[in-house]
Amino acid sequence: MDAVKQVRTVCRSCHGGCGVIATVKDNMVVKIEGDPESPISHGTLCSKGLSITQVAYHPDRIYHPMKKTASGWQRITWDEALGTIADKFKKVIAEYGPESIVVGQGTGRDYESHLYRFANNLGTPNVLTAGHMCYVSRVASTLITCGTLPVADYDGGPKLIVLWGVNPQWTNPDEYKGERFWEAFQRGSKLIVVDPRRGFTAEKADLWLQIRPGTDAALSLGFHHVIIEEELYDKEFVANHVHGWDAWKDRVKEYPLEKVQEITWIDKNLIRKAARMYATTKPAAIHWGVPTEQTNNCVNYTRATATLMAITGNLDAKGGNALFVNPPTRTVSEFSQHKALSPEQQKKRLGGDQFKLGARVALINPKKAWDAMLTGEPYPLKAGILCGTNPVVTRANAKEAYAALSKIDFLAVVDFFMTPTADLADIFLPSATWLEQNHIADNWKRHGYVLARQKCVEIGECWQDHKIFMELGKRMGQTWWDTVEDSLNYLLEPAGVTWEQFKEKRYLRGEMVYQKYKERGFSTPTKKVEIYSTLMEKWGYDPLPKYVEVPESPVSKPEVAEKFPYILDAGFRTPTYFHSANRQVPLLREVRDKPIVEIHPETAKKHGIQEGQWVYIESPRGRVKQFAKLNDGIDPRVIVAEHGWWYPEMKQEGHGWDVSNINLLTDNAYETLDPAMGSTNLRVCLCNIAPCND
Ligand SMILES: Nc1nc2c(c(=O)[nH]1)N[C@H]1C(S)=C(S)[C@@H](COP(=O)(O)OP(=O)(O)OC[C@H]3O[C@@H](n4cnc5c(=O)[nH]c(N)nc54)[C@H](O)[C@@H]3O)O[C@H]1N2
Ligand SMILES: Nc1nc2c(c(=O)[nH]1)N[C@H]1C(S)=C(S)[C@@H](COP(=O)(O)OP(=O)(O)OC[C@H]3O[C@@H](n4cnc5c(=O)[nH]c(N)nc54)[C@H](O)[C@@H]3O)O[C@H]1N2
Ligand code: SF4
Ligand SMILES: [Mo]
Repeated sequence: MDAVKQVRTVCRSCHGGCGVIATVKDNMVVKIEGDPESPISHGTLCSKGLSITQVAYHPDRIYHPMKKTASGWQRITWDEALGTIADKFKKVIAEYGPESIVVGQGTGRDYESHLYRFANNLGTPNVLTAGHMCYVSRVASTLITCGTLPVADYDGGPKLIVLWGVNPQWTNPDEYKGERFWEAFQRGSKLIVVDPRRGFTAEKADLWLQIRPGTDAALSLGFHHVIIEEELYDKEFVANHVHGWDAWKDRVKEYPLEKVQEITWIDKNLIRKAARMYATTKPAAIHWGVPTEQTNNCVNYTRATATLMAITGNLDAKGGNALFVNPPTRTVSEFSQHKALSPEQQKKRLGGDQFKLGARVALINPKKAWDAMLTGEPYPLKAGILCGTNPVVTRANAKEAYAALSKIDFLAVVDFFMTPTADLADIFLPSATWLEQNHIADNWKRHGYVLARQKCVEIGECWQDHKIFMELGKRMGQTWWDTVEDSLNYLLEPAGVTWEQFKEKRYLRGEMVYQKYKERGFSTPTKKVEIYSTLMEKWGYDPLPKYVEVPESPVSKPEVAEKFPYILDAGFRTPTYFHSANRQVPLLREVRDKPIVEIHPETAKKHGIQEGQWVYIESPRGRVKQFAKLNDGIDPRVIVAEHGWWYPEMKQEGHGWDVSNINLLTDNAYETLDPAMGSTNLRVCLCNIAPCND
């Protein structure tokens, strides 16, 4: 009889977290089901989680290390692969210093603990992630405002939910699963949706605020304007727990609703109605999404909106925006040994003296890395390892990213598949999927849980990323544990459980206490909510939030708008893809086989564009093509396009990275970035469209 077993584990085909029961037969996963006992997902799974076996056993997946040779890719052993990388890194360190090595990852994938520990012990401050414009930028902005990240407390029973630039049922981002939003909404909460596009949630909303893309900071200021003018704020809270209130009141006066209407395109009466509804319905939870961070106003928006939560009494309130208490395991930050990086090396962080908030959370902006590769300024980046990221497709100004990564002397890439970025590598390391790893899942999140992801199978010679950084670290002379499981024991130690015990328990939850500030204030320098940020002031930035016009818009660049009259909203997500991933997965590609650009019917008519035809989208930086879909749920002045497109089926080098990749159009110029965080304005720029008859 064949051996059949069921393993309870945790998905990570997106930011992860859903509970899975995997059926394993003869060391193969043959079935994936939702785990009804999961506190995160309650038995639900999405298409990406359900199709993981089509990733894990895909014929194009790479199951062993490889090196690039004059005659193409050649299979090698782990010993040779790690030895080659270590030799190269040692040479770079001897000649240029460890700062000339870049260590990179993409979005949050549960291995940042091991990646950062590797980089810190290597001595390089140049860790390149997506954090400058996604999630970490939110964490950093709230860290200096209210001490930590507020998270919508869906289980606490909000009476009003504000979905602010987020589409949780399709994206299930970070701490959230769309299922939790839906449950709370079904229990009868009111709903405000701030979104340029009429999607599923906008249709259900009590109020839909159809915002001009990129102007959320101005809307947040407009909400403050109403709440202050009508004295709808919690006076006791403001008197005791807000730093800089008078200065803030003065700043908000600069944003009367007429002005906010002009900036955001939202009717001022609607803004007033929404602000009143938010301030008077208790508890109310704001769930914000990544479009509010991918702008030059990332820090302005996030700080202003966290303060909205605070002054309405919703911060750290049940059913509002909670500051969740994580279980007492070691944090990613503790594990990462940031202190191992000497102050001298920290000072060398690329852009560290320019983006001081970014540096505070150990991040660099990608353009800084591309510049160092292309120009050698302020010093050259000579070698790198990129794990779980495809910057040629996912970073702004893709042409520059491609040129930079083509120029770097030595590149190792860790992935499941050959991607347009991996095409540029010298060494390819085969990573293990979540079916093939042991880890403390969700330990970077702030929702109060950690979850046991346990290995179901081993496939080929693939290693989980944690092990790759451990073994490469040992080759570089670093001290690590013998096994991944030993490192997990270390992470779990303060919680008093071992990895083996944790697997049995399946998850740990922190003990939640609301309104902790009543006892100990907020974890900021003044112990108050710092709408006036003492740290921003110290670093030389404006200590108060404001709105700065979108760097490339009809308002800021009227001369560019003459040729490129539309506002491109670049980065629309669809349920089956995760950024640049999954285009090769049959079940998922079948759902959406081509990249889609949404155009208002009136706009399409003006250009003679029919539903279903290829369309050129062009910006001052380049031209790509996507497939037209007409949508009257967007403003006729706005074009909505998908990101992440390349074509795994095109087998030549590059895999069609420049055909439909919207990041050929986006900009990364320094003047378009958030001045404190270095967030890239990835979402919004100017474009034109034309029918494509090729
Ligand atoms: N224009 C535009 N661009 C965007 C966005 C946008 O909205 N608009 N969104 C941005 C955002 S928010 C983010 S976070 C970034 C994401 O940017 P990235 O993280 O770079 O993008 P992905 O395509 O998710 O990841 C790339 C690779 O990771 C591999 N991979 C998946 N899981 C693992 C794993 O466990 N280990 C390893 N080693 N590899 C793995 C996949 O096969 C894939 O090839 O993209 C950004 N790009
Ligand atoms: N299926 C899938 N899931 C994903 C991802 C994926 O690629 N695919 N990516 C993951 C990652 S790394 C992230 S960061 C999250 C992001 O997840 P979300 O934060 O949900 O981001 P989006 O889906 O890009 O955008 C959310 C909503 O904001 C609207 N929007 C666009 N521009 C603006 C704007 O300027 N202002 C406002 N207010 N709204 C705007 C969009 O129309 C959309 O309805 O998703 C994660 N989950
Ligand atoms: S939402 Fe994310 S964690 Fe849940 S099943 Fe889908 S991909 Fe997996
Ligand atoms: Mo992201």
